[in-house]
Amino acid sequence: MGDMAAVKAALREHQVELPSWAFGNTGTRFKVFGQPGVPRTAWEKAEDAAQVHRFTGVAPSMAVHIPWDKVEDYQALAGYASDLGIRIGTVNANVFQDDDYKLGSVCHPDPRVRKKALTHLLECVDVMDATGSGDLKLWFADGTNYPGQDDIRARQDRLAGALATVYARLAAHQRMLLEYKLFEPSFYATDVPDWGTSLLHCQALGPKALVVVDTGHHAPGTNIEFIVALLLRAGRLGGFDFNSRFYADDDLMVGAADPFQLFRIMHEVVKAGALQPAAGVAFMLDQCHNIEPKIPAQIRSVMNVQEATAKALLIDQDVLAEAQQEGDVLAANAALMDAYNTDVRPLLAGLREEIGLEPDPVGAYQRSGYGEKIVAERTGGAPAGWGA
Ligand code: RM4
Ligand code: MN
Repeated sequence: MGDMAAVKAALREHQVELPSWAFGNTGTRFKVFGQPGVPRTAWEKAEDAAQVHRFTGVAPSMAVHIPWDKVEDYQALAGYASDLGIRIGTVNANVFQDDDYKLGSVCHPDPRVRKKALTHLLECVDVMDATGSGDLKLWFADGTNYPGQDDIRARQDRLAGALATVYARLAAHQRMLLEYKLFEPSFYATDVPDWGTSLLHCQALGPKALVVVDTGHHAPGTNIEFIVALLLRAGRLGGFDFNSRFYADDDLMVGAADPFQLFRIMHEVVKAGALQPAAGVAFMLDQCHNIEPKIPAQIRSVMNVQEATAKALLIDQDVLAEAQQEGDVLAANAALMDAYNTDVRPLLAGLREEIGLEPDPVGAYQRSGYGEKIVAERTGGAPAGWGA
């Protein structure tokens, strides 16, 4: 097992970012089951995110999605978040929910639509300036449904042009994170379907363009930790959108479907020395809690990431390196499995107590009365959701 003081120090520094949209109502294309007490505004989402940080101590930022989190005064929103003990994190652009985007956004054949999408992306950088956010996250629903529908290479050229304009607009401390997704909503050819496409664009842009790995955006069976290792090696891993999938982009709680995969991913991160905030890898959640209560689900998700991280930190790197060097396949694998099979919950509970938190964050939240309070107080108005 690794040095316990070092393990604890690393866990204390590690941070997870929460998605504002996880607190609003979401569902499938069949039905959205609304929950009582969900936030109506970005301000109330920040209040809920602050609860997750209050009980976990490791989730001090909330990503926003524009225009879902549109407000008059973004500086005031950042100030409100700061009063709540958190900050506004990554700004997510949304160029997939307007009628104009039927054939794409920045890859659309019509220059008018491309310009509209580009204007939105640039406005998102204005939002970053106001909130003090460091990262712009771009995910494009762009793609085609049928062979021949549009010119694949021309679409890449349009994409590259838009990205270059946005990149040039970034301040020195701001970064662009380019996310990829295999399919959906486009079913024939997505314009940024994989890490290779994202990486090529990032490399053409410059050092402030980095790849985001959403764990739900791959074909079944894909070795995600291999992608993570390669991106870390290239210095181009900007961050994660963590979630779980059984089938497609299920957006379930991270660590629920495959905690072993999450451990393997975190092992690559730990090995590369990329766990600490200074390493520049953003550990974000991108989830939807369609049937479970949202705030405790976010707390649980943060804990799941912590557990996988703690296990990865517990791997005895000396034993592992020696076994690898000797070609001792079983011993090398055992070094990983010994750590994975360790129950790290007491370690994490102890760590929480050391920083003045309750050892059981979900229980503490449930006893706090916050859930009942928001159900009683948040009456009237429209609950936040994907379209608002
Ligand atoms: C997309 C992608 C983005 C997220 C939206 C809500 O599939 O994962 O990261 O912002 O969903
Ligand atoms: Mn995502």
